[in-house]
Amino acid sequence: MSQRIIRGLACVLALSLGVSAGASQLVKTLPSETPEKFEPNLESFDYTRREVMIPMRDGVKLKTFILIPKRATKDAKAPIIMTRTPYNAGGRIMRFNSPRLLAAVPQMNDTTVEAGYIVVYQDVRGKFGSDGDYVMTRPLSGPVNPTKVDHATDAYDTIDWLVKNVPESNGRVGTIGGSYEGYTTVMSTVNPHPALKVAVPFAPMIDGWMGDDWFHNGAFRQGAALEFIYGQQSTRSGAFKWWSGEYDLYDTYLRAGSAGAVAKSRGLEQLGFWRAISEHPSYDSWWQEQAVDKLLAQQPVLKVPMMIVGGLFDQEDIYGSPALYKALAPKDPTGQLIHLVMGPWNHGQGRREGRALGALEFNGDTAGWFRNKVMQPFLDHYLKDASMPKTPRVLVYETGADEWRQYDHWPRSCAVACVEKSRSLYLLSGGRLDFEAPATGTYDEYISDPAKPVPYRPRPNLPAGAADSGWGEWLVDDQRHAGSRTDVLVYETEPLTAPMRVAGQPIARLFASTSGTDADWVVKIIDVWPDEVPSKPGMGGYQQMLSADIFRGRYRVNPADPQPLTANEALHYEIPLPQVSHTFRPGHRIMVQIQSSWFPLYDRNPQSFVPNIMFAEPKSYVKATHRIWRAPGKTSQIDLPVVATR
Ligand code: PG9
Repeated sequence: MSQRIIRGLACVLALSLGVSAGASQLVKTLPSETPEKFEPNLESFDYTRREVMIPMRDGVKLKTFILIPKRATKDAKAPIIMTRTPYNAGGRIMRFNSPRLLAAVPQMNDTTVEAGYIVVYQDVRGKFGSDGDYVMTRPLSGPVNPTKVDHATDAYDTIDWLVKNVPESNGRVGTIGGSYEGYTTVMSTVNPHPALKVAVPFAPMIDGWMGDDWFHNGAFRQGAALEFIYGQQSTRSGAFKWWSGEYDLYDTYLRAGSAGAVAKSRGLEQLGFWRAISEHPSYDSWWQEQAVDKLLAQQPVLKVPMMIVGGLFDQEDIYGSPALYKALAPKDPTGQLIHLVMGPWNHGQGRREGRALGALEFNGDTAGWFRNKVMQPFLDHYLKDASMPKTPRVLVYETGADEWRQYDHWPRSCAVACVEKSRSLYLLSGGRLDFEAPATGTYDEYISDPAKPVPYRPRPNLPAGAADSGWGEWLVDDQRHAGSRTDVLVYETEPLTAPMRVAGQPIARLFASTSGTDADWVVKIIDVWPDEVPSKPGMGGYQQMLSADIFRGRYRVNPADPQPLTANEALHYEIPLPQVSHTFRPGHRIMVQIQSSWFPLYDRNPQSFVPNIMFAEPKSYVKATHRIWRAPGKTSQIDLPVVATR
């Protein structure tokens, strides 16, 4: 083709694109400034990063990031610490975009990085870079998981690949992680790979119905659960986030009516886990067969030493850690294998920093101290042959006293210097609370109106994931906002004249009646600060919640088989409350509050019995008169695990 014809064609092309002939020549000659393949200069990095797809036994490949400190070599081998996550492994290892491994990985890994470990993060099947199908906290292969793969087999296959393909590894692996990652950590210990030497689950999800993420004693945690399910299951990459047209979730949930109505308004019926839990609101075999504490207790022998880490104020998985310890400790008579640590932490704090929570302040960075002084020596012993540390069987931080305490058993018994006592604190007339049972009396009553449920914290109630939602602090909120309502009963002691230590599990034993045929009972144990606190003026009269939970009345007799309550009959309830470890200081009072809604975190009980509260119709929500009995023969009390110092 002649030059003239080519120029002519270029001109026609340029004109048809709307640019002048001169401009078209410029575009043609301007080379791309982005190379075909950029090679980053990583010389200053103190680690190398490998990205691999590891094949599982069913052929599914899982995206895995292997971060190897440069000081680990074929001749100076290092252990591996592994986390399996649904939360984007690639994002988890980019806390800071830094050449330093310590800054790149989550704070949970700080001491393992300092100790020179190889850090591995993997996307669980079906999430982010991994292939396969996603199932929420995929249960172990068995009645609720008909496949042959689960988090135990995926951990096994991954560890097998790692020890064979990472030449810098010393052949020993530990697993670590919190919440969902705590669940995968616990699962790695089931039929474990021989190279798995130790596991540290933080706040693991253990039983989603009894007291972790989804329900507490049958009451549905709609205000957090729907948001979590939506974010995790709507897409592989978590691209869709929970949305709301109202700033205050209280409005969202009240206007919609039931949890099912809110779910429908967001399209959740497309998501398998929502469909499953909305079809299984009771503790039926579907839940029982995936309760991790019960399943692990059935394992013939414990093979992997475990340090179970929990938070006393965990707003998501407060049940899991102590329940797992309780199930496993009897299988470890010498106390060498299974340990429990409970810090003054919310859901994530043990993995981050633990200096304060809400208005409370602790003795330094309790979480950093724990990782440095307790967790890392434990890991080093099993992964690096370091000498055996004197790891207490149970280590629990005592708020109020601001000290760590060691125990041989948990809950209830005390270390050497203490004796065990459980004392009943009785609800009495005139809003009094005392260790003497009532000689006379009847009941206190309130109207529980589903049209005006008691907010679980002062409104506006923001979504858990909203910036500044304060979600992580709500379990230590000041309870004055609730105590001044007419539908909240309040009982309190006189100011204490001596310190009172409590350690273990309080149990609320109530006689309660309703004029309806179903009801929820919320019981809160509160430390009331003195009217004036000169050293911390903002704490004057503060009602600090210590331990609280909700119980859905229909499950009084059998959690698997909900039954209507007999109207106006005083029925007995036994409500286990979250563990406490606290000193009530002189001048403080002990308070108990009782109410029948905790909204919108928990769905409202319609108060007239319906088969499935998830889908209750607006007409089912009725006002009811609730009575808490405090009469001889029908006492209501809190059995408090009081620990007296000798
Ligand atoms: N509590 C969160 C969770 C656990 C298990 C299932 C779904 C969510 C978490 O923090 O991972």
